[in-house]
Amino acid sequence: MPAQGIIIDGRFEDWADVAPIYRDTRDDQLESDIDFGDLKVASDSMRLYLSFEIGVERNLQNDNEIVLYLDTDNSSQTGRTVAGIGADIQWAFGRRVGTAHISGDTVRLHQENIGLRQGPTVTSTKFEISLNRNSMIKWVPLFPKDSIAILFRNEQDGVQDVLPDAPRKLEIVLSNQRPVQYTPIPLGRQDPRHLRVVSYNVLFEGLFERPGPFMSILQALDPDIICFQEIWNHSAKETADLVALMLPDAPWYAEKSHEGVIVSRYPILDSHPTDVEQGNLWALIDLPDEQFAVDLSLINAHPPCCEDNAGRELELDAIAAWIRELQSPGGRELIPGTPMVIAGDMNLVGYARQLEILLAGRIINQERYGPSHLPDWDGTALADVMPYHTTGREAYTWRSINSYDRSFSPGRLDYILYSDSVLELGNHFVLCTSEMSQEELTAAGLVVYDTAVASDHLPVVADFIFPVPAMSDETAEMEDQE
Ligand SMILES: [Ca+2]
Ligand SMILES: [Ca+2]
Ligand SMILES: [Ca+2]
Ligand SMILES: [Ca+2]
Repeated sequence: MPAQGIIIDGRFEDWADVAPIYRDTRDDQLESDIDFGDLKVASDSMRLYLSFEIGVERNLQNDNEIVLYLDTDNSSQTGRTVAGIGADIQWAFGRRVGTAHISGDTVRLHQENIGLRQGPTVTSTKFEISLNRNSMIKWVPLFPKDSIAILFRNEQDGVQDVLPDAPRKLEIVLSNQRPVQYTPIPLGRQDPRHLRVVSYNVLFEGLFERPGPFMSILQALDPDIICFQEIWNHSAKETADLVALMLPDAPWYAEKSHEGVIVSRYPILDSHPTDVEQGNLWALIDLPDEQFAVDLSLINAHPPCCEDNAGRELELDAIAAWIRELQSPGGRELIPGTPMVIAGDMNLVGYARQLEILLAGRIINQERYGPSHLPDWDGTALADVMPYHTTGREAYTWRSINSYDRSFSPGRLDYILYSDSVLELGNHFVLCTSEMSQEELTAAGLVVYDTAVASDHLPVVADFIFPVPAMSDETAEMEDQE
C-alpha cells in the first residue's frame, strides 16, 4: 500500500484508508498483557510505515519487551532465523536498541541508523513507526529488494504473543511510489495582525552560550512573544536585552521563573509562578487596545523530564489549578474571554493522561490541587496547535545525538495549547532547518543548525488571530459618512 501522507505524529487519522495487512488473534497474549491486534503497513520510495496495536496502554520506548524482526531482503538464507524468516534486523522497542545481522556480522543499531520514528511519544494502545528505506548498515543497503517479511514478538519472560500467528509468514511488497510532495509552509504570518507565539527550549543557556544561531532563527521567526526554557544563569532583564539586540524593532519585556523566561514585545501586566517550585510561569500580557480586544494569559511550562511521571503530574496539576483559579472569583480574576495559551517543553514522554491535564484540566492529585476544571471559557478543553515541520512530513520537536538521549527516537515534547473559544489559529509550524531546502534556508537567512550548534529542541511557532476591538462611536461615524 503506498503511503499517502502518513506522518508519525501519534495520530491515526492518516491511516484511515489503509486496511490492516494482518489481524492478529485477540486474547492470545499468554503469560503477558501485550496482545497484538491489527497491523497496517504502508511504504513509499523513502520510508516504510507500520501501525500496530498492542492491546494495553504502554510506553513504546520504555518498559516493554516487544521486538520487531524485519527480513529486509525477504530471504531466509540471510540474517537470523526466527520463526521461519531470516531477520536481517531486529529492534527491541522497550530497550531502544537494535541488532543487524548483515554479511555474517552482528552490528548494534541505534535508532538513527535506521531513521526510526515512533509515535506517540506518550503511552498508547497503538503506535505508528517509520524507518528509512535507504538506510545503509556497514555500507550495505538495508532494503535491497521490494519485498520484506515482518514479525513482532512480545518477549517478556519467554516468547508470548507473536504476530503473525505461526506458521503464517507475513510478506510485504513495498511501494516505490514517490513520497507525497507537500508545499513547504512559509515562515511568515498570514496577516501582519496575527500575534506570533514561539516556544523554544534553548538547551543549557544556548541563547547566551551560542547566540549566533539563535539570532538568525529569531530574526527568521520574528516572534511577538517567546517562551524560552533552560535559561538558569541569566536574569529576565538580561534575556530581554539580548533579544532586543537580536530583534531591535521593539522594546521587549521579560519575566522569569526558575529557568523559563517569557519575553514579550508588549508589556507584562502581571506574572507569577504557577506553584511553589517556581518551574512554570504565568504572565498576563498587555496587548495594545487599538489592535486587540483582549489581553493574553500565557503560561510558559517546563515540567520535569523522562521517567519522573509523578513530578511531572504535580507540576501539570498545578498549572491546571492555576488556570481554574484565574477563572474563579477572587484573587487574580481574569476578565472572562481572556485567551489562554500554554507553551513550553512539556516533556510528555510518560502517561498519555498528562496531556489531558493541560488540555482538559483533568487534575490527578486532587487532594492537593483541587477539582478538575475545563479550562476554556465555553466549558470545553483547550486546543492543541499540532504543528508540523515546514516540510509537512514530520511532527517531532526534539531529537538528540547525546550519548544517553540518542537512544530515544525524535519525539514531540514541545507544545502550544490555546483557548479556541476565543482565538483562531493562523500559521503554525516547527522550524527544522535540516529538513528545509537550500532555497528556503537562503530566503530566511538560515543554515542547517544541528543540536550542538543550537538546541536539541526545535522552535515551535503559532500565530493567533485575536478578536478585534469594537469600533468606537467616532470611528463608526467616520465610516458611516464615507
Ligand atoms: Ca499519524
Ligand atoms: Ca494477539
Ligand atoms: Ca533475510
Ligand atoms: Ca498472535
